[in-house]
Amino acid sequence: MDIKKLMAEAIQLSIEHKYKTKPNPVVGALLYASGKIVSSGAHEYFGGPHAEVNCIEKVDPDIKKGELTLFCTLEPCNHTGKTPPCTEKIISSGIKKIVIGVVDPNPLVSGQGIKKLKDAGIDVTVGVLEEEIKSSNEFYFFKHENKRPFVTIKIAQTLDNYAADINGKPIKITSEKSNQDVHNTRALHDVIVTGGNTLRNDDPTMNVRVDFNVNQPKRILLSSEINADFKLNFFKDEHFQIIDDADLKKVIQIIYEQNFNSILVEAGPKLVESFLKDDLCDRFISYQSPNRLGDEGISWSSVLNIIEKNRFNLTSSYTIDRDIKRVFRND
Ligand code: AOF
Ligand code: ZN
Repeated sequence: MDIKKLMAEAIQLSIEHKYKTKPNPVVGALLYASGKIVSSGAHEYFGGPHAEVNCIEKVDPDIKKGELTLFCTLEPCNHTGKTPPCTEKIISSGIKKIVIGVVDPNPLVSGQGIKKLKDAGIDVTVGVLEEEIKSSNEFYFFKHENKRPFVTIKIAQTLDNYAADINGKPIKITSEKSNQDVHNTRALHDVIVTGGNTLRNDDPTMNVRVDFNVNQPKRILLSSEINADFKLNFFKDEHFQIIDDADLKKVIQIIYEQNFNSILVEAGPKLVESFLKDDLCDRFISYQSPNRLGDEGISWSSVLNIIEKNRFNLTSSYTIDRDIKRVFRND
């Protein structure tokens, strides 16, 4: 039995659902007996049944339970959340052997699922392809380890570093393909944060428009509610929240308390600069078009100075059509 290969299969099952499970982790499970995989399952959507349950329920009842080995990427839960504890399902199914990829960092689970399974006499192995599982759940592990969500800032700029025209009105900066890439990036996040100026100037919807199923991120406006014009596109559906607090650390804490793992900031230079000055940015993504505004405009230049001066490292740089996408990490 090649346990790494089987765990890699379980990871593969899990990541198919990465746009729908968040802010829950992606989890995959499979059952192995007599040299082959006899059942598989995944956590498919937020609030839905867990991977182990989906996997166990599909297995042929004629297979002898004592022969089964259960592989799961994440430690099975031992608490009642939106669904009953997976440990109980595993124990009552008669499975005697289980291989777990990584311990669940969620304090409601962490170690307790493993203990419960061991106490029930199940042979438990822990720690297979841990790094792969952590990286496929990067924001989930980050949130639990740092007690706050992961923050990404995204900007778009012309070759001469402008974000908007001199009156703050939006200009077409990047190509359609880059815009689609932004939607894919939004789709991976739990929360999109923006400011009142962006809302007034651009009237953006700030939702995810892609041709696959996603769990739409919550859109958060940082503003005093009194100024909000509810006719704007941002308020078209109920996935929004307004936070009226100038202290960005508190804003992040409020978002953390709602159990979100990741925040994407899409805002104007002022708000972006505040996040950077307060050292509240883990990743900075810039899309740069090859075109110049050529005129006076509103610039990102002081923001870009902060990126260069602080501890940000360029981690990737590639072209999308004629634009350049650069990703910096604050390590
Ligand atoms: C598992 N298997 O497939 C997943 C687990 O609200 P609930 O009931 O969906 O519980 C969510 C928590 O359960 C989540 O934060 C994480 O700790 C664990 N996720 N556990 O045994 C799974 N998705
Ligand atoms: Zn569970």
